[in-house]
Amino acid sequence: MAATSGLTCGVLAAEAPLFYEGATDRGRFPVVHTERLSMARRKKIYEGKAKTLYEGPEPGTIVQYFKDDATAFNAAKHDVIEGKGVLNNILSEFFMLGLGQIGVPTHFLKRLNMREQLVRSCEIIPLEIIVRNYAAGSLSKRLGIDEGTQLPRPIVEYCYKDDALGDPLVTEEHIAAFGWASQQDMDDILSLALRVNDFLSGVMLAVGIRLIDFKIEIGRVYEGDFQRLVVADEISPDSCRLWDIKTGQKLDKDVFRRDLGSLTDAYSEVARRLGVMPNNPPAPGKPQLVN
Ligand code: AIR
Ligand code: ASP
Repeated sequence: MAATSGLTCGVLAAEAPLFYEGATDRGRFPVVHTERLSMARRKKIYEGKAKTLYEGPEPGTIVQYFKDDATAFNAAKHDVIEGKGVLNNILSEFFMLGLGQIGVPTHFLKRLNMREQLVRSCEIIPLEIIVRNYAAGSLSKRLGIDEGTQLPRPIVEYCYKDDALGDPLVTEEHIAAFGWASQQDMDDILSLALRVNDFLSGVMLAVGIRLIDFKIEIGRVYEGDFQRLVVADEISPDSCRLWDIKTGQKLDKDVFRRDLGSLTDAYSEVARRLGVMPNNPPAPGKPQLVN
């Protein structure tokens, strides 16, 4: 998503640690009644390139709406790709739930419908955390390493989330000096990033897909006087590089970035292999019912 000066999730209610049915802490807090979430009553908090955030039904919650917009190269390239939002919503739910099941905290609470999910409000740390297993994209360009070269170990990189600057690569020195995250945060972020990498690599390997690299965003959730970090934003083929192990076929946003064919075909293939393809797959030209 676009930069938001560290406040993507906006209105954080420190007093409201809410969990809902379907979340990892199931049963601790009231169930959300989705019928209360009519679009008309919702207040838009923020509109990014691929998602829009609305105020949730309870303090401390946000409704994350997945748009069909695809952008690349800092939005220099833009298109609307029917069905992309539905696929990313379902895939992100799948990955976030899986992470929750292995004890990695995420902002995800519940999917509300084909395009929306309820998430915990959090304060986004203004960093893109990138983990790479194989060289590709900007790393290949920067260091002259052929795409697809296996890296000696996973490499973690940080970019400062600022669209106007093109999300520049930064070091831990910058992060500490400018106070974007504390040393404790950085230790936690690294550990979260590597756990996400292990989880996603394994899940994808099981369905014949190689996880080349991915980007996550991390949010702070306040619980009384304490804060903890959670995986936020989304995890989807928009934010990962996914290559078919046998053929090397790209099944991620590079299909759009590099004009390699149908993006929805690629994302549908990922969803199909993971067994989460929606019953009524998004078809071009078919209107999507929202709410
Ligand atoms: N990414 C980075 N910014 C936005 C996104 N989605 C993801 C890319 C890729 C990884 O981060 O989708 O999976 C590394 O991107 P790059 O361009 O630095 O090689
Ligand atoms: N989503 C970002 C953009 O619009 C970066 C990318 O995914 O290429 O430029």
